[in-house]
Amino acid sequence: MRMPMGQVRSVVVLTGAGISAESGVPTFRGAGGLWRNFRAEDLATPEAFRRDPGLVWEWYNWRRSLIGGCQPNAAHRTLVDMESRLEEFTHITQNVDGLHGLAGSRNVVELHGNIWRLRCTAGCRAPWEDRAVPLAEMPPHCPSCGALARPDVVWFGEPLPGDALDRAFGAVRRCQVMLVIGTSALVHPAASLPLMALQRGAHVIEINPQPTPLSTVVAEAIREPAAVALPGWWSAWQAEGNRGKTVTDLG
Ligand code: BV8
Repeated sequence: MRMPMGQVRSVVVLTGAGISAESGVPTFRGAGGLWRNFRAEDLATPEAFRRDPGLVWEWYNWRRSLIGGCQPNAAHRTLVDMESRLEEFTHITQNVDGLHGLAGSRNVVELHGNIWRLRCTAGCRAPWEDRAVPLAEMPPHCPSCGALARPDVVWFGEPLPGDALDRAFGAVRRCQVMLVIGTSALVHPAASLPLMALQRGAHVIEINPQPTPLSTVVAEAIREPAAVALPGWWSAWQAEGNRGKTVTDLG
C-alpha cells in the first residue's frame, strides 16, 4: 500500500541496532550479535553492575573498542539529509553507539543513552563524554567526587529518561509517517512507539531484512538492509514532489 504523499506533515524515524550493522557494529540479537556471547541479564542490568562493576565495565570497554572503529553508513547519512530537508522530523534511536551523531544528525532522541557518556553513581554532577579507547582507568571513577562511574545508558529494569520518552510519544502522536529501521521490536517501551503510531492511523514503514512482530501490521515492510533501502526510499520520496515540503506547500 503506497503512502499518502500529499497528507504528510510530520515524519518520525525509530532506529535500532540494525541500522549500524552495515557499519560493522554487531546487533544484539542477530547472528553474531552482541548478546550472543553474553546474556543481557548478566551484564546490562543495575544488579550486574552492583555485583561486579569490573566485569560490566570490561564488556562496555570491549564494545566501545568495537564501535570506536566504525563509521556511519549510507543509512545514517540519509537520516542527516532528511533532518535538514523535512520541516517536522523527529529521529528517535534505541542505539547507544553514537553513530547518528557522528554522521551529523543534530537532534536525536536517545531513548537508551549513549555508550560514549559516563555518569557519576553518586549523582554529584551531570554526565560527561569520554571517548578514550580503551578507558584510561578501569573501572572509571567520577572526576569530581571520586565515586564509581557507570555508562550513561539505560539498563534493563531501569526507566527511560522522562524527557526523551515525552519527546518520543509526542512526536509519534503527531506523525503521519513513521519509519522503523533495524529493530527487532522486542524491547519496551521503545517497541510500543510503532504500535502507537499505527493506532493513530500513521503510515508505518519497516526496513529490516528479517521479519519482526511488526511486519504483519505495518503498511510497508521493506525486506532489505537499511544502507540500501533507506537512500532509495528517500530518493523516491523526493522524486514524488515531496522535496522536504509539508502538506501546506504541497497544497
Ligand atoms: C523498563 C542500552 C520499567 C544498554 C538497552 C516483557 C514485555 C515487555 C517488556 C518487558 C518484559 N519483560 C521485561 C520487560 C522490560 C524490558 C524489556 O523490554 N525486555 C525485553 C527484552 C522483553 N525493558 C526494560 O527493562 C526497559 N525499562 O521497562 O523500565 C521501569 C519503569 C519505571 C521504573 C523502573 C522500571 C529498558 C530497556 C532498555 C535496555 N537497554 N540498551 C546497552 O546497550 O548496553 S536495550 C538494547 O536492545 C539496545 O538499546 C538495542 O537497541 C535494543 C533493542 O534491540 P534492537 O535495537 O532492536 O537490536 P536487535 O539486535 O534486537 O535487532 C536488530 C534488528 O536489526 C534485527 O531485527 C535485524 O533483523 C535487523 N537488522 C540486521 N541487519 C540489518 C537490520 N536492519 C536493517 N539493516 C540491516 N543491515
